[in-house]
Amino acid sequence: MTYLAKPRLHHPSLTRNQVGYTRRDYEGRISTLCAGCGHDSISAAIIQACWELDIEPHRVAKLSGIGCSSKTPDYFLGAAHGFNTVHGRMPSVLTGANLANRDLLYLGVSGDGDSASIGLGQFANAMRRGVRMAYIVENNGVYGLTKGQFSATADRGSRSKKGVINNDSPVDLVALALQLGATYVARSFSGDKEQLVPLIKGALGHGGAAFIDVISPCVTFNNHAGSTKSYDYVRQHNEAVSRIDFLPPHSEITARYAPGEAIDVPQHDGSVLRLRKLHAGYDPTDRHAALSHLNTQQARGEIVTGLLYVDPVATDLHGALNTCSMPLNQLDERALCPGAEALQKINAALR
Ligand SMILES: Cc1ncc(C[n+]2csc(CCOP(=O)(O)OP(=O)(O)O)c2C)c(N)n1
Ligand code: SF4
Ligand SMILES: [Mg+2]
Repeated sequence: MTYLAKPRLHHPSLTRNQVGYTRRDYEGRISTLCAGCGHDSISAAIIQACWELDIEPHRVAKLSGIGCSSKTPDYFLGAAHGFNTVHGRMPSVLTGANLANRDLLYLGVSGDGDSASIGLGQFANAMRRGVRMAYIVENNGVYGLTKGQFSATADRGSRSKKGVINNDSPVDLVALALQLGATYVARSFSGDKEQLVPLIKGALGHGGAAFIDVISPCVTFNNHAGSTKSYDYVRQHNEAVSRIDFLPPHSEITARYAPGEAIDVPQHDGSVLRLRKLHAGYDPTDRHAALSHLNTQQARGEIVTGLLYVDPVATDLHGALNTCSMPLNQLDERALCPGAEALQKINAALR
């Protein structure tokens, strides 16, 4: 018999955030993933980011597809809204929910199979439309849930656990997100919580499509020598271009860095991302430079991590469509059904 529920009792000494919640209030059910799976570390980073941001859990809508990665929303933010979609279809369901209610914070969680194989078209269109969301891919290079077949992000020449060599070219979701117009693009590693937590915070506060590709080793099927998504390989080839400090809205800006070492990027929600540059000359507000740096380092076998690109004045799909500012479920009957005259006007405008 398995026990998935956690005891509801919270120790009275647990620290509460500004909205009165303990970190435990951001947890979900007990994970059923393999011990050591990178995905569980990403869930822990999401919990930490939301708790530190003082987000009320019910203000979040978490959506996913199918896969071990897509199971993880069950393991965090138990009090949030949730929708587990069909395989690869999370982006369109998220887009619809977002258009109906723009007041929630949208968190899309997916896998490399879910987003780069079956769901590639969905991923691409959500990025190019600028749907406001934090879209996280838990990237292990395999279909973990269905026993470890190569996914579309597996590097050419990498080896499966049984020794089979992957001959196909990889889909690089970060490069695609950059090309397709995402306005916040990052790559990180499930084993680097210090880098990942502020990246998630920045994505949740961003005003448009925010994408984070997190290399997340599958300890059961893809953590051996010959894999380019193993803990050892990522630790040895990780090249961080930036570290970000996340400053919540209205916080006092205290630390100072010499010009050229750091830049402050104000975000949509009033927060500030302080980017500490680790790579001389790297400009994270230049989309073309980001893509070029990514390609150069990739050719050298390096995995570039950190915030690769951000557009500080990003807008989203609501801005492009000029939608109404109120969630649809708050509109009254008169607003929802304005009558025959309004319909005639719309029809006339389309002739
Ligand atoms: C339409 C459809 N096709 C295939 C499957 C089988 N299937 C389930 S999960 C999965 C791949 C999941 O891989 P990924 O998104 O990388 O998640 P991971 O398990 O690696 O975290 C596949 C092919 C399915 N559930 N539905
Ligand atoms: S099979 Fe792989 S991806 Fe799935 S839970 Fe186990 S380690 Fe994680
Ligand atoms: Mg996978």
